[in-house]
Amino acid sequence: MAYRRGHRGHRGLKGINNDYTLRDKESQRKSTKDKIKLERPPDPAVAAIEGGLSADGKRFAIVVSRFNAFITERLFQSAYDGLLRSGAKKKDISLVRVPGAFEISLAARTLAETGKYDAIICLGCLIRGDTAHYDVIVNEVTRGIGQSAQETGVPHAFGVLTCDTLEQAIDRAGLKMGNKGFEAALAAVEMANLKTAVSRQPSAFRKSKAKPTSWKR
Ligand code: INI
Repeated sequence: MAYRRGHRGHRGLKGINNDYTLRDKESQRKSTKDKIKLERPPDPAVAAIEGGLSADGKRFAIVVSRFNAFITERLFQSAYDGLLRSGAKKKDISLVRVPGAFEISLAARTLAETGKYDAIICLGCLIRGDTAHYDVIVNEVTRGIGQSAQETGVPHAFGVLTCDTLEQAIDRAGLKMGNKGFEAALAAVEMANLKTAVSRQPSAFRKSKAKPTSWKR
């Protein structure tokens, strides 16, 4: 049967489409429910040690590179904002500027070794060019920051953008993809608190001394 505009059948077609839409939505809802079931935490839930997001009383250093300052200044503004909004005091935040991404790790390490900071936030922007320079620096800054964190025990947040184009960098410095500076600041706060939380855990040794139940005969 051919459907003409204004004919009942035409409305009927619309009705059929709506039924399909409803059924689609229903099956979508079902599959979301299934996914939630599959991905729910183990039961009984395991207590986790986690760092909170309060920066009150914690001290931070932010290392920012000047290369691609158009981007890195935006990362810095957002990281600073993130710290203040988490409760950090202005007097507890130090800002250190370095020429380029390559210099970030040495500055971060020097700051971490002072023992004055609960976390270091590293901000920079690398944009791929036509030469291998980018790859060399990306590897070096990533390794250097990671090594500094592991060897000093001070949390370091990695807010160094590694992009193919300027557009990607802009998207990650406050446009479509959020702001990596803000994310890095929150990661630094969480890791600083996690370190405190872990160090406050009673050790298994002390626990066994307090309750030597297994030694009873
Ligand atoms: N530094 C950056 O921070 N981003 C870049 O994209 C970049 N590129 O592409 O060359 C860059 N180079 C400078 C480098 O980090 C050092 O500052 C320089 O080599 C001096 O040591």
